This record gives sequence, C-alpha cells and structure tokens, in this order.
Amino acid sequence: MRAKPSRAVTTEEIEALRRDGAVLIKGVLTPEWVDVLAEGLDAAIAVPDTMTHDLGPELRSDQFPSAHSPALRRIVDESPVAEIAGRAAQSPVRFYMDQLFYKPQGHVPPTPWHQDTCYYNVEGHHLIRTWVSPDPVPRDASIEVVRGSHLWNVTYRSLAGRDPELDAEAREIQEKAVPGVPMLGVEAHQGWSYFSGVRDMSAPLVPDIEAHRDSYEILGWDFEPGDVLVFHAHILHGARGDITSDHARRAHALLWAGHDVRYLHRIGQIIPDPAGLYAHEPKTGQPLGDFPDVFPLAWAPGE
Ligand SMILES: O=C(O)CCC(=O)C(=O)O
Repeated sequence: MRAKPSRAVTTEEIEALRRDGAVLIKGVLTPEWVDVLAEGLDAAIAVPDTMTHDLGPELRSDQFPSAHSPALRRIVDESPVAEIAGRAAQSPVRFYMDQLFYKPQGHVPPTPWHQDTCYYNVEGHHLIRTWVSPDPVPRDASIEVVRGSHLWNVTYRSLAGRDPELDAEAREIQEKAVPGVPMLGVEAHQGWSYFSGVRDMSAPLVPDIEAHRDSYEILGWDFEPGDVLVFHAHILHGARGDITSDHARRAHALLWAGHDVRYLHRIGQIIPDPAGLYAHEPKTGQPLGDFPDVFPLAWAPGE
C-alpha cells in the first residue's frame, strides 16, 4: 500500500514541469518519510559496494542503493514519491533505478552540467527524475536546470566513463558492440567501476554553461526536507557548490519510466541496466512495459 502525498500536486506544478522541464514540489512528504529517507541513505552510505563510485574526494555516487537499503526500498515501494512523479508528469510510472549522491559536511563541490539520458539504455520524453534529500540544501548547493532544455533534440556526451581514444581495452569493447545487444552486465563489471562503460565520442560535448551562465535561463531552488524536486532526465542540470556547509548533503535520486519509455541500446551506455533485465535480452524499441517483472507499475492515474 502506497502512502499519499501530504497535498495534491497542483495544475501550476504540472504545467511548470511540462514547460520548464523541472519543478520543485514543496512540502509533499511528511516528516515520517523524511526520517525513512535519512535512515535509508545513512544505511547505504555506511556500506559502499561495487556500484559505489567516488567522483571526487567530496562527491560519492552509488547506483541501485535501494537494492541493499531496506528503508530506501520503502521510499521506492511505499512512499508517495512515485505518485508525485506520475501526477507531475501526467503519466503512469514504473521504477527504473535509483542513485545516491553524497557530499560530506565541509566544502561542497559543484556537480557539473550534464543530462542523465546519455548514461542509460532507455529513451522517452517521460523519463522522470525525482530528487529528494533529508537535509536543507540552499540554492547555491542544490540542483539547477537550464530551463526548457528537456525539449532540445540533442544528447550530449557523458562526462564520466572510459575514453575509447585513450584506452585500448575500452576501444576493443566498443568495436565488439552490436546494436541491440546489451554489452555491459553487472556481472561483466566485476572488478570494474560502473563507469567502465565506454563514452560515445561521436556525441557532442556539453556546452560550457557555467562559463556562460548569462546566456542561459537557469532555474534553481532552496530545497527543504519534505520537498520533492521533479525533472526530466533529458534536461541539462548540475549543482552549484564551492560553499562550506555545516552538514552533509545526502540525496536520493530515482528514475521513473513513464508511458513512452523504451529500451535503447546505447554504445555509450555507462550505467548498467537493472540486473533483472539482462535475462530478457531486451531489444532497442521495446517498451519497458514488456518487462513487468523488472519494472512493475509503481503508480497509475486513478490510484
Ligand atoms: O545531487 C547532485 O548533485 C547530482 C544529482 C544528479 O545529477 C541527478 O540526480 O541526476
């Protein structure tokens, strides 16, 4: 049984997500759910696993943390977050995967501008991110987006991953890649970081938004515990930083697949497919609804 949001998602919020590609939905999680979130993140942070990656000395990212943190699994299965994502996007949603982002107390590093789409073997307009934190995160350390860039018809090169021009082993993998055939399984990643995916060097580089902030319409928010930030995975986003914080910034980012999301094998896939998907040998173009055992419906209108 899934808990309900503290209040309804408004038509203005739905319109903001459609128009801008992102919206901060204020005060929709109860303090009890914020506590579950904190418990789940702390449990995952305490136990790094093979899908933990330090993107720098002060930024850690984990993939699929709800797979080993029961409280984070409750956020996925029982919290109102799925309904908030679905109502904001006006689509039924399936849970695709989750990530943890951890920046400890002290110097807060920025997160560089990027899209999420280039990292995953999926595509679709209704690929929706929810980002929640049990910590207050001021505008100068929280997520920012380039307004409207979710509608740009370009997929930029991922920022992280192995570089086929520099790495002989990566080049060998890229040469063997067959379109439509999953290349990188979790098992195949034994001993590798998840960022051992090969970067697609044919994709254009992310523009230097930070150096030209005045040329873009940038949206950002002061985030408070209980808020849910919802954005399109294709939108250009990052986080400001280079400030000092007296508390850690713990975040749980979930990826929800709406009605039009399909499997797309990307040569530049960086993050492995959810483990249960490999047995299905998915083909490019297959709707995720073809795999209900891996991606059960999390929320649909009428619930
Ligand atoms: O928390 C951050 O700084 C990065 C989050 C992010 O890039 C994401 O959720 O896609």
